[in-house]
Amino acid sequence: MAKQYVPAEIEKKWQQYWKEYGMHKTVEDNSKPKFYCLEQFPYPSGRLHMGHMRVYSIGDIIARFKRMSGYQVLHPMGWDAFGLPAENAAVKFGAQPAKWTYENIDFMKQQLDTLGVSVDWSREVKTCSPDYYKMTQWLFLKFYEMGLAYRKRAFVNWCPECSTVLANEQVIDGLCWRCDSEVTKKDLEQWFFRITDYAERLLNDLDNLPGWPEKVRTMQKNWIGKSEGANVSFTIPELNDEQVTVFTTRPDTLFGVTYMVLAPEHPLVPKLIAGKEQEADVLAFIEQMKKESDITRTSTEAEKVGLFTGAYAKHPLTGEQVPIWVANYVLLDYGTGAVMGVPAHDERDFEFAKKYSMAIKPVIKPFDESIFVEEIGVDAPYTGDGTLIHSGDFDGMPNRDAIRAISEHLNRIGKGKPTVSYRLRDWLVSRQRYWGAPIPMVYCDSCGTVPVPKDQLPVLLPEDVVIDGKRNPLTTSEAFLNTTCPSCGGHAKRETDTMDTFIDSSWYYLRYTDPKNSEIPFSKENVDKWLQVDEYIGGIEHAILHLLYSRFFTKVLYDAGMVSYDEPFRSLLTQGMVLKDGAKMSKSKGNVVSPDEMIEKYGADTVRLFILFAAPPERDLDWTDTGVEGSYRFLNRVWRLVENHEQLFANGAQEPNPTDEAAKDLHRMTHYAIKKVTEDIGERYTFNTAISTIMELVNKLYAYPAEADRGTLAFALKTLVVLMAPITPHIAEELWQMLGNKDSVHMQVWPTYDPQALVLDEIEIVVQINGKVRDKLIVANGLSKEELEQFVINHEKAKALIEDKTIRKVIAVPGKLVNIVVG
Ligand code: ANZ
Ligand code: ZN
Repeated sequence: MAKQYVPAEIEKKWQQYWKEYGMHKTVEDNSKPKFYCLEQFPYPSGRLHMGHMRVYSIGDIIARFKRMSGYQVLHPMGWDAFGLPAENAAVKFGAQPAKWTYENIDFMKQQLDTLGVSVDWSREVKTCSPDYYKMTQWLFLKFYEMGLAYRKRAFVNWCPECSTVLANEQVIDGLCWRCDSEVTKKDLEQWFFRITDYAERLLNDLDNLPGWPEKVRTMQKNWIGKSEGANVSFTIPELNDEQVTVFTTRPDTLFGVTYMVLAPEHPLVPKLIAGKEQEADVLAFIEQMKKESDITRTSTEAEKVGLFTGAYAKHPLTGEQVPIWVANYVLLDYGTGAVMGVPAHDERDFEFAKKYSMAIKPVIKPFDESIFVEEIGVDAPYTGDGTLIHSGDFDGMPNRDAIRAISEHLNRIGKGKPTVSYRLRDWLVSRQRYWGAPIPMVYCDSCGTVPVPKDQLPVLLPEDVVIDGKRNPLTTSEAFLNTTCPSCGGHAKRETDTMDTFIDSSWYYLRYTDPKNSEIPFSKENVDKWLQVDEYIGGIEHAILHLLYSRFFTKVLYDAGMVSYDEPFRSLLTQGMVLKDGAKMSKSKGNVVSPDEMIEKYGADTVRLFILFAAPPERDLDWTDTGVEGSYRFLNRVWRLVENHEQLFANGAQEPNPTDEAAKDLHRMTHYAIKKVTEDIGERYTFNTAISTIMELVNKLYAYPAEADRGTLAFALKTLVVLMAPITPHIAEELWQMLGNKDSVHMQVWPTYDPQALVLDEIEIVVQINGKVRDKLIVANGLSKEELEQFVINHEKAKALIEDKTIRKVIAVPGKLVNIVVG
C-alpha cells in the first residue's frame, strides 16, 4: 500500500527520536579530529525570521556533514538576551524584561527544534542569566586588573531615542545602529575598554585570516584606519611659547601652511581667546559643536564652518605667523585634535581657505608638466606628487622623499616626530540602561572607585523593577544606592550603568566549551580543546562590530593566559539576505514570509532544501513560492522512488555488479555524486550545486531499466539517502528505514567515492587531417599512444578521409585527438 509523504508526522517523530537518544549531544572522543561549528546566536526578539532559518540551515548542514565524516563536533546554541527591546516591550506591554525574554527564548527554541537543527542544547547559554553575566562581570574585572578598563570624562555619542551612550562602532553614518536616530554628543564620565592598545595587532593579524572574506577584512582594516605621518609642534608666542602639536600625514607640505585649525573642544582654545573680542562667539561655537556628532561634522557634504581665535602660532621652520582658527571639520579625538592648514594641497583645507579668504601657497610642483604651479589653488588644490618648491633647503626634492626628510629634520631639532595615528577609538562600554550586566564597580565615600571582589559576584540585577522607558531603575534602586565598600566597609554606591551587550557576545563562543563552570568563565583545557571556531556563520552587518570586539576579547584573554589562540574564528561565512520580490523582508513592506507557516505547510525539510538550493550561501536569496513548491515536489519524487523499490531491500540487498551498460552508467553517477556532494558541502560550501547533483542522480534512478543490475540500484538508492541526510535530515531518516535499516542515517559513515568507478570505458576523440577537424571516433579509454594511432589509421572512417594520399606522420594525443598528416 502506498505510503504518503506527510512531513508533519515524520518530522515530529524523528525530532523526538533524536532527543530521546541524545543524538545531538557533543560527543567527546579525542581519537577523532574536532570541529567547532558555530552560528551567531540570536537575539530573543520573539520569533525567528527567515534570515535565522537560513543561517541555522547552513550551520546545520555543516555540523551534520562533519559528524558523519568522522569528527567530534561542537555545535552549540544560545541567546544574546540582554538589550533594549526587552525594556521597550516592558514599557509597551508592562511585562518584566526578564519574563519577556525567557518566554521568547522558550518559543524560539521550539521553533529551532521544528527546523530540525542538530544543536547541543545541554550547552545552551543565555547572556541574561546570572550564571552567565557573573562571568561577564568577572571578565570586566580581569580587564580592569590588566589596565584595559578605565573611566574617563569625554564627549560621547548619545542616542536620544535609546537614552544611552553608544560606542563609535554603533554609530553608522551618524545614526544609531539599533534605532536609526541621529546621534548627538554628551559630556559624560564613562567606562571604556582600551581596544586602541590592540589596534596594531587587530590590523596585522587580519593577514592571518585567509578563511575570512576579503571584504570583511578590508572593512576592519579601514575601520582601524592606520595613518603614518608626523606630529609637528608650533609655538604660541603670546602664551609664553606654549606648544601646540598637529598631526599630519603630509610633512612634505609644511612650508605651504597658511593657517592652523584646532578642534573647537581643544583644551588650548579657552586660553587663546581669553579677553579677546572673539571670545563670546568662539565660546558659543564650541557649545554648538559639542552637540554635533563627528560624522555630521566631517561628512563631505557638510559645509566647513570656522572662526578665527584672534591668536597666532609660530611656524617651526620659517618662523612665520600663522593664524589659529577653530572649525567643525577638525575632531578632538583624532591625531592631536589640531591640524596645519595647507590649502594648496588638501581638499578640505582648500574649501575652508576659499570660504574664509586665506592665503593659498603651493609648495609642490607637479611631475605632470601639463599642470602649472600657477594653476594650483585657483579652482582646486593639487593633491598629487611632485618636487618641492618654496621649501627652503628642501627645494627640488621629490615630495615622497621629503615626507621622511622633513620628519627627520623636525625630529633632530626637537620640533616633531614620526607618529602613527589610528581611526579606531577606545570602546565605550557603559550603558545607561537597566537590562544588561551591571558593571561590577562601587564608588566609596572614602576609597573612591573600588572593584567588586570576584568572590562577591554576580552583582545581581534586581528583577522587581518599574520600567518607564525614561530612567534606568538602577539609579533609584536601594541595593545600588546603599552598599558597603569591599575595601573599607564604609558606605558606597554601586555603578548603575550596565555593560554594552556587545561585551556579552564577545566571549559566548568560549563559554560553550565549558558552560557550567561556576568558578571561572571557562577552563583553559576546555577552551583549548575546541577553539578556534572552525566555521563561524553570520551576517555581514557584524563585519566590524561584533567581529572586531570578539577578536579584541580573544587577544586580551590570550595575553591573560586564558586561551591559546589569539584569533577566535578560523573561517568565517557571511550569509546573504533573504529577500522577497527583490526586497528585504520587512513588516512595513508587508512581504514577510513566516517560517512557521512554511514549515507547517511543507515541512522543515522542504524549507531547508529550498534555502540551501536557491542560492550559494554568500548571495542574497529570493524567496519564491514556486521555488518552495519545487523543493516539496522533489522530496515527494524521492519518496516515491524509494517506495517503489522497498521490495528490493526486503531480504537484504545484493552487492553492486555493474556489468550491463545502464548499471555501469548509474554506478558512475553514484560515485560522481559522492565526490561532488562531499566537496561541495565539505570544501566549497556550495550547497546548491550539491543539491543539483543529487537531483541528477534521482533522474538517473527514475530512468533505470527494470532488467539492469539490482545490486547497483540498491547501492545508488542507499547512497542517495545518505547524501541527503545533512540537507533534509527528517525525510532521510524515514527513507533510510524504508530501505530496511534499523539504525539512524545520521550515524552512518559518510561515503567515499571510488576513483576507478568514475573512469569511462569508452571515450570520444577527434580525428584531424592536416590539423583540420574532420571526424570523431569512439575508442576504448586508456589506450596508449601507439594503440590509439593504430586503431585510428586502420578505422574505416579514417581510411575514407585519407583516400589515396600518403600518410607522412601521425600525432596521437591519448584521450583527445589523432592528427594525420598526409600529402
Ligand atoms: C596637513 C596636510 C596637507 C594634510 C595635505 C593632508 C594633506 P588621515 O589620512 O585620514 O589620517 N587631520 C589631522 N588630524 C585631524 C583631526 N583631528 N580632524 C580632522 N582632520 C585631521 O588624515 C590625516 C590628515 O587629516 C592630516 O594630514 C591632517 O591634514 C588632517 F596636503 O595635514 B594633513
Ligand atoms: Zn538608538
